[in-house]
Amino acid sequence: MTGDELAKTQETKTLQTESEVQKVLAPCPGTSPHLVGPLLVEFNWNRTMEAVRAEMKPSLLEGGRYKPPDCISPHKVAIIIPFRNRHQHLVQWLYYLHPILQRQQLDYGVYVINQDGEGTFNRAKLMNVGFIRAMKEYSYTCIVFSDVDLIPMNDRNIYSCFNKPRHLSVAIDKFQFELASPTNFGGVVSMSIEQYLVINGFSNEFWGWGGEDDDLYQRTVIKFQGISRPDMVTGRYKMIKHERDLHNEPNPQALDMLSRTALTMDEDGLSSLTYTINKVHKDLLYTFITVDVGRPH
Ligand code: UDH
Ligand code: MN
Repeated sequence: MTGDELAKTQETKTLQTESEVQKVLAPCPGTSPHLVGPLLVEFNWNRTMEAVRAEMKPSLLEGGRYKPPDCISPHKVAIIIPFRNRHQHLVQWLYYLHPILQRQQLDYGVYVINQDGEGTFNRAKLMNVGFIRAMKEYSYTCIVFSDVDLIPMNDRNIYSCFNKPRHLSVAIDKFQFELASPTNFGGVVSMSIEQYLVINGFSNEFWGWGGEDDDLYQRTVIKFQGISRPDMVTGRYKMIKHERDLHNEPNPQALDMLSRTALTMDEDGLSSLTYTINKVHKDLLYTFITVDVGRPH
C-alpha cells in the first residue's frame, strides 16, 4: 500500500462519525429534484393522528423536525401554526405538509402555538410567540406562518424566504382561486428573520377575527415597499371547510386600528410582546406550545 492509499483509508475511517459525514454533504441544489408540481388534495378521509404519525415516523425527528438526509439545506425554516381546538384540521395539515416540505428539501420544524383558555382568540400574538420560541430552539433563518386549514395544491410553492416578505396562499379554492384582494396578506406568509425583526413582527393588539393580516401587510409595505408572491397556478390552495370558531368574532376595532399602523408599529409588536408559556409538548409530528396570551386591555 502506498503512502497515499494509506492516507485515504485513514481518511475514510475518520469519516465514520456522524458529524464528519454531515460535513462532507454537499449543499442541496437550487431546485429540489423531488418536486412533482400539482397535487391531489382532498379531505373526505378521517385518518387519525396516530396513523399519520406512523406514516411519517421514518423521516421525522422529535418535535416535527426534519433535515434532508443527502444534502445540506440552505433553508432553515420554522413553520408556525396558530391554533386552538382544530384537531382534525391539524391531522390533515400534517398529513399533507410533511411530505411536501421534505420534497422541498427544507431543514424545518413545525410549531403549533395553542392559545390556552377560552378568551378571545389572538392569531397575531400566537405568531409572535411562535417566532420567539422557535428562535430559542434552533438557528432558523426563515419563518413561515400558516393557518391550520390551508393546504397547498402544488409543491413548487416553496415554504422558504425571498427578497421580500412573501404571501404564499394567493389562490384559494374558497375565493375561486383568485386573490381575495390585491392587499391580501393572510393565510400563509413567509419572511426571513431579519425581515420579521425589521417590521417588529405582528401587532399584539388585534383580538378576534380580522385586521392583523392587513396590519402585517402595511408594516411590510412601509419597510420593504412591497411583497413577493408566487404565480396564481403555483399558489393554489384548498381550505378545509369550517364554521366560525367560538371566541373569534370579527373585531369591530380593526378598521380604526388599521389607520394607525404607521404610527404604532415600532411600539406594538415583538418589542412589546408579553405572554406565559404553560406547556411545551414534543410530538413526533410537531412541537405543541400552549400559551396564555392574556386578554384585551
Ligand atoms: N384558529 C384556530 N382556532 C380558532 C380560531 C382560529 O386554530 O378558534 C386559527 C387556525 O389556524 C385558523 C386561523 O386561526 O386557520 C384563522 O382563523 P379562521 O380559519 O377562523 O379564519 P377564516 O378567515 O374564517 O378562514 C373566518 C370565519 C369564516 C366563517 C365561514 C362560515 N361559512
Ligand atoms: Mn380558515
